[in-house]
Amino acid sequence: MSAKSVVKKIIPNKTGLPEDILLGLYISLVKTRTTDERLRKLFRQGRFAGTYFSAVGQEATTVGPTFGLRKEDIIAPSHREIGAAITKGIPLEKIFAQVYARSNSPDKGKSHPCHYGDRELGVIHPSSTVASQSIVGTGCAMAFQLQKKDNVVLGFFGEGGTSRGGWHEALNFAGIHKLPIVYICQNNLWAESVPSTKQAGIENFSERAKAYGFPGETIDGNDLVLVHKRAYEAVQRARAGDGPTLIECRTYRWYGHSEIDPADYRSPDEIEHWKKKDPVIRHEKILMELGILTVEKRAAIIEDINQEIEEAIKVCETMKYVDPEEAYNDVYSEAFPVRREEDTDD
Ligand SMILES: Cc1ncc(C[n+]2csc(CCOP(=O)(O)OP(=O)(O)O)c2C)c(N)n1
Repeated sequence: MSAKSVVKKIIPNKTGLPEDILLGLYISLVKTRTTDERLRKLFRQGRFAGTYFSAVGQEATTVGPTFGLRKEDIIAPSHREIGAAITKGIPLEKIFAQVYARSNSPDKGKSHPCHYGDRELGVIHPSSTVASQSIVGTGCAMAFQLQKKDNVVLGFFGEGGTSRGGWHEALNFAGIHKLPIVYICQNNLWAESVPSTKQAGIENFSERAKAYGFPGETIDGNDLVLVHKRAYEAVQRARAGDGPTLIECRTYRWYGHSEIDPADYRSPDEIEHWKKKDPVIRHEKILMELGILTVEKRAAIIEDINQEIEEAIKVCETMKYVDPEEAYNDVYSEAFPVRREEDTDD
């Protein structure tokens, strides 16, 4: 089931959003959660290599801003943005191909399992250097401005990323030139094992926007309706030429930094506190109260998603790995001179 197949009914309700948007947001949210939980299990079963960065618990911060963007808009993601990739429309088969690093993966197995990207859909493949995509995304926003296009860029990063020098340079540049970009900070309170209180001397990371001359605000990142509405308003401002916005979404990752991190630097009470704010349960409650979702409809949505996941796994697990020489393709402007054994003198 997709957002498009949903009946369009505009009935005023307490959220201020029409039913088709509320349900569409839910489908993207639950698709992200279900896929993420499945990928965690697959990693623990040894079905793919490397590691896996779960975003369970903080899905509203990526689904909310991305939902409703144009195809031409660009996403500059980091390593925990599976929700943005899914909501921008990257098919699960491509997501799984990235994770499995097989020959059908968009980057031909070159990057990290969680560096989802898709050129056609305007999702930049992130690099491993934290916050580097904030710089590239800001450059894309400059390109849109130079081309006089009213497309926008959504730049995602964690609160830890805001400590990087390049991140500050990018936001400064965006503020000076009023670039069409919305920066989404996912403050999940931890950058690996470093607490957010050791990242900045200010409490709200959104205050950093003040130094660059554009608005910043801190919101509840587990309230999907709120995140979508605030990001949508910021996107509209950016499209209209009114410049950037920084939105800090307070949220929490339920699991370790990656699946190889036991995350024993966090207290069980802290984890329990945040699990009670689960964005999926909260959004489901709203939909059930409004009569948009029923237990049966929920089961049907999850069944559809699970089927898509199974198909993606089947395709990717039977796909070959790429040839080693592929590592040189799409990296240099001209073909890299591969030295073969028969070329050697000795
Ligand atoms: C420049 C740089 N330093 C360190 C790392 C290792 N590293 C990868 S993710 C990460 C934590 C980033 O924290 P944050 O930006 O808050 O994002 P989160 O992981 O919490 O989503 C670190 C330190 C890196 N990839 N790049």
